[in-house]
Amino acid sequence: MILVKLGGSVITDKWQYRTFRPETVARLAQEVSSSGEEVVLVHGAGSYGHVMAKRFELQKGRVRPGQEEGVSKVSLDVRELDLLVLKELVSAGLNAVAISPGSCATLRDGKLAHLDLDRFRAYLEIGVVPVTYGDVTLDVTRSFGICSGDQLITRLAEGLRPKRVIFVTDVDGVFDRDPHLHSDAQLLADIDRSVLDGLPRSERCDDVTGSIYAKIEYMLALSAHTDECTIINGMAPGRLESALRGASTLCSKVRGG
Ligand code: IP8
Repeated sequence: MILVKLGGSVITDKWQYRTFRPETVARLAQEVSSSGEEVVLVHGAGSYGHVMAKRFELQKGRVRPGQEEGVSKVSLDVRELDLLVLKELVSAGLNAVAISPGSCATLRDGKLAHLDLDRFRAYLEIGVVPVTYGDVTLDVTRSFGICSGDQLITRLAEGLRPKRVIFVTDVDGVFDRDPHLHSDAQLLADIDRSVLDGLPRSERCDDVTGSIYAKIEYMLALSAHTDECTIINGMAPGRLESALRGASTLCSKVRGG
């Protein structure tokens, strides 16, 4: 089984509230389907989650009155995004079902405390593709919080031991500087703890779930539970299918160790 995270920057336009990318998602769904591989899919929230989560400060938990409106809004928005993703997956011939973290995951102090992994196992056993996503969930100490796709995929890797984990982003992998801001940024073929420690920490961050550095921390943690963890560019046609088939493709590889 292969775990795939479709990043929010690929499936949505991150700068425009609730802007889906139907053609990109349709192509990626077709690539998953054509690969014939057994997968579990996780997707990010993109502009369906981060914009409102930030406005209502949901990542901090309950800190002020009025946040309940944000809990409801973000829950609704990410469900609508998930439905759009699911429709493309089903149109591509995949038998996909949604597993909403809001109903089967709980946080403690902002960290994932419980996820019903048996639900994922049971769907895999009957040949159905489980699809989950970054969501707003209950938090036993903070009332509510944001459960990111990276928290989910890390727990799924620990529990399901995939042969491969693929992060699909809108750039070729991890760079020594933000490639959206620096045209001479260099792609880093191999990422380990020492590479992460050497990266500059001053880049912008608009995600409530943290910068690329926070994401790499999750990748380093989950790479202990899989043979290979790669970051690829989902905007480049064919890369996801190559990565799923285990063929060599432009990417960054994460090595925990
Ligand atoms: O896009 C964030 O998940 P991510 C979830 O995987 C929300 O970081 C609701 C902002």
